[in-house]
Amino acid sequence: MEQKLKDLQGEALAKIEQAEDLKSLNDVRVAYLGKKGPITEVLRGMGQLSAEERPKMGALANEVREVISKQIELKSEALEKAAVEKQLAEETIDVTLPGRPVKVGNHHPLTRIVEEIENFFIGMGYTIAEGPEVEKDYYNFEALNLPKGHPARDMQDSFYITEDILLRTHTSPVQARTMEKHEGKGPVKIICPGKVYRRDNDDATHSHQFMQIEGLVVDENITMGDLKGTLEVFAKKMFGAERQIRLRPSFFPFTEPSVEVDVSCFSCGGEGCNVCKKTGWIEMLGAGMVHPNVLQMAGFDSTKYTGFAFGIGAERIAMLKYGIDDIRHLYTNDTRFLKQFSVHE
Ligand code: 2U9
Repeated sequence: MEQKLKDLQGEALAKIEQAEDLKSLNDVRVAYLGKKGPITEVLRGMGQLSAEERPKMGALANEVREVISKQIELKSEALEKAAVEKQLAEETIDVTLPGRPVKVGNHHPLTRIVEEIENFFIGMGYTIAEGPEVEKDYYNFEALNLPKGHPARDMQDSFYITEDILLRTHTSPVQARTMEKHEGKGPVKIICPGKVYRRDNDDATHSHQFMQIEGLVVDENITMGDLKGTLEVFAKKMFGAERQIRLRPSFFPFTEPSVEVDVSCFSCGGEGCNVCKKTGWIEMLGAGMVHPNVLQMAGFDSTKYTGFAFGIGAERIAMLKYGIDDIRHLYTNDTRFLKQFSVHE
């Protein structure tokens, strides 16, 4: 029996030595020290030994168990250490390698224009006002001097939701609502950026949904001179310090008098070129003095208060400034187009 135990110890130690990983080492442990292992088996046969031999064999069997256990423990530590070292060696990071460039997105060209315009007017003391895109007929038309049946309603073919509710055709209802909230007291000095909707067939210069930025100033003693001065500074900010503006008479139901505002051509300086169709001038926006009816309807005394308003088509400004030849580029999200407006290289 003594020899058998020594042989088992030798066998087990050899297998521990050969184990290449923690799993095979555990297999050895189970095989030799487990309940069904050979050592337990030997111990079971101790009943046949003499009373003298029994304690000796018991001690020897325990010693063999301990030697094997200890050796498994040592081997296990060695294997774990080797595994960690192998992993560390494999995961070595070369900190001198150049980093992979991080892809950075950029603002949409229209967003850039809208923010540039907003910042300009905020700098001039305006605040931004917003309102619903699904609007009441009253605020979209009636309050702007466009009563039902007014021929100018045809100018803006609209998306009606019910008889009295539509997608706003301009951001002017935001101004009408803001004026109403002021309860007849000035000053009002706001710009209203936002999406507007018209029943147009989309082509290179028309989109059924586009972005407007309208402005409104109402106070005592506001004159056409204030409007002209404001828009001149605006034109210089957007298209260059050399620019000039000119006002041409026009008609809008909500302003009287109404004007179209042109900016001198930023491409030829006014000499005449393809950009300005040889005229030296480029149409920039529409504007005018707020119609007395509009002031009255919003609760302002039109004998005391006057105001000016203007409407800017953001797409038009973006197309002019960035040389974009088709408005649809601003809405089809082709990344080859959009990437050109990245400020990063
Ligand atoms: C109130 C009073 C007056 C807003 C105005 C224009 C002139 C104008 C166009 C520019 C290009 C629309 O996007 S566009 O097609 N707009 O020409 N808009 S005056 O006048 C207002 C607005 C609100 C209460």
